[in-house]
Amino acid sequence: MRSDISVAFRAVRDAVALGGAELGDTGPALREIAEAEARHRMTGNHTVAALVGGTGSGKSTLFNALSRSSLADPGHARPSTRQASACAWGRRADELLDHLEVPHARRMFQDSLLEREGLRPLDGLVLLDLPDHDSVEELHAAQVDRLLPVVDLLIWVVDPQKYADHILHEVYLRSLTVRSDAMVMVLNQTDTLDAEGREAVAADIRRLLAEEGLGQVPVLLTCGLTGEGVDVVRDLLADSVQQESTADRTAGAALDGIARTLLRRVGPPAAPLGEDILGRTVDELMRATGVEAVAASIGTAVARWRGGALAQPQRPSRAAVAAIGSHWAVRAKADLPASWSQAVDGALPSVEELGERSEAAVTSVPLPPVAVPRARALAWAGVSAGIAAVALLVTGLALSWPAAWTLGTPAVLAVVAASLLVSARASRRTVAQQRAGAYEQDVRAALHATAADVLAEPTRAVLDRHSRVGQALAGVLRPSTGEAGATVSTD
Ligand SMILES: Nc1nc2c(ncn2[C@@H]2O[C@H](COP(=O)(O)OP(=O)(O)OP(=O)(O)O)[C@@H](O)[C@H]2O)c(=O)[nH]1
Ligand SMILES: [Mg+2]
Repeated sequence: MRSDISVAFRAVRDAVALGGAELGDTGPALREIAEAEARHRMTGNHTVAALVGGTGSGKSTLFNALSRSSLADPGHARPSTRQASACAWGRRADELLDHLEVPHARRMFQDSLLEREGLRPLDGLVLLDLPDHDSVEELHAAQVDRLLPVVDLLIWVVDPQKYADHILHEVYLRSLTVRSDAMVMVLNQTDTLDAEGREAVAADIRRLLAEEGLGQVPVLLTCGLTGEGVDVVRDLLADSVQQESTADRTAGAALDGIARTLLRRVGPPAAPLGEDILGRTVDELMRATGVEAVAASIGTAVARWRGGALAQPQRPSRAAVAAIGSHWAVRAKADLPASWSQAVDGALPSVEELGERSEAAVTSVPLPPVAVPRARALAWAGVSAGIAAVALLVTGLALSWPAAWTLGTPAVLAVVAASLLVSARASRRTVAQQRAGAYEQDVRAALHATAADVLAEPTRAVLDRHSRVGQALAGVLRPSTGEAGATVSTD
């Protein structure tokens, strides 16, 4: 079935618009797209079949039989057809027939709705009766040149007398061997042969075709006068209508070429922006703003009895911020081609902005208090001392020390006091660690949010656009000419 080539046209156009300046000068590509589209609009709705061959073989007679008309002019005076005739089924093809220079008086239209049901499969067909090949060469070479890019089926008509001459008509043959699958050989005037003669001539034609490398071309037998065999030709035309048209194939190939050119400016798919890249940048920002030193000072001050001064986060130096920004760019851009890499640079903040935003993120996190609530420290100390005292007493009594009470009491008091001191200190240290850790974590979260906002988001937008452009262009590559995106290299 026919593919919807207009979707592919739209996809390439959209990709060009989305790619913008990063695709470089897209003027030539857009012009090519417009030309290919105009060409396709003209022919794409039609399947074009042409009757070709030497003079007197019966092309005009077969044209009339196939179109059930008397438009073409079969005749005895040779060559009889000086101008092409055309019959369009189901849809008019005026633009195409203008392009092929078929005179208005020699066009006919078969509205299949008026035809019997059996003819509906020819909807979209344009059948041409051309002058014989000598006349074509002399007078209508330009017409043939225009026909070849759009023709879907060449019906090559030969007669039993001159078939060998026709097949061996080198120049014509070569110029028309566009694709052997778009050709059919019709041996006409079979009424002039007996059954044996038909078989012999058909076999000889097959041999000659094979010698020309056209062994795949089917050979049909017809009689234009009686209409014998004409239905088989009609069936073949109906098949041709169902297949991808040459116009679609031509347009598809043009789009394939355009997409390949543009894909070279897109390069291979870029690696997605990983969370690790963001993590490393946040680490660098933490160091540049001195957050680790601030956290360490919080730890020391809280752990000490008498507190201490806290270090303040610093505004990161310009050089440090510039280095962080460029590390980011290098990691994020990886293998992007130059124009896309510049697009990433353009989307990133200035060194000043990155510095200011980082400083703002760090200062948005308040420094924690240094004081440790007394009740909390005492509670810890009390519990520890109680456990120590009870343990000592129980041990003394269990071993039945004689002086368990007299010596035991001061000992218990001493242990209790020591426990109070040790556990109060331990409690302060725990609180200090917690506060320093929480502060560091909060600053990290703030810097992460900032880096995600000013670095990751704009970078991702460019990478996303790059990937969408690449996918759209790879989507129109023709499978026969290579796998989508497989061998694309950068400019
Ligand atoms: N006996 C016989 N004569 C035929 C047959 N088909 C066509 N003719 C006759 O052959 C002559 C040439 O037929 P055309 O249809 O004009 O041949 P053509 O290929 O269009 O010739 P040009 O227009 O000169 O290229 C006419 O007199 C036809 O009546 C056929 O199957 N059998
Ligand atoms: Mg003719």
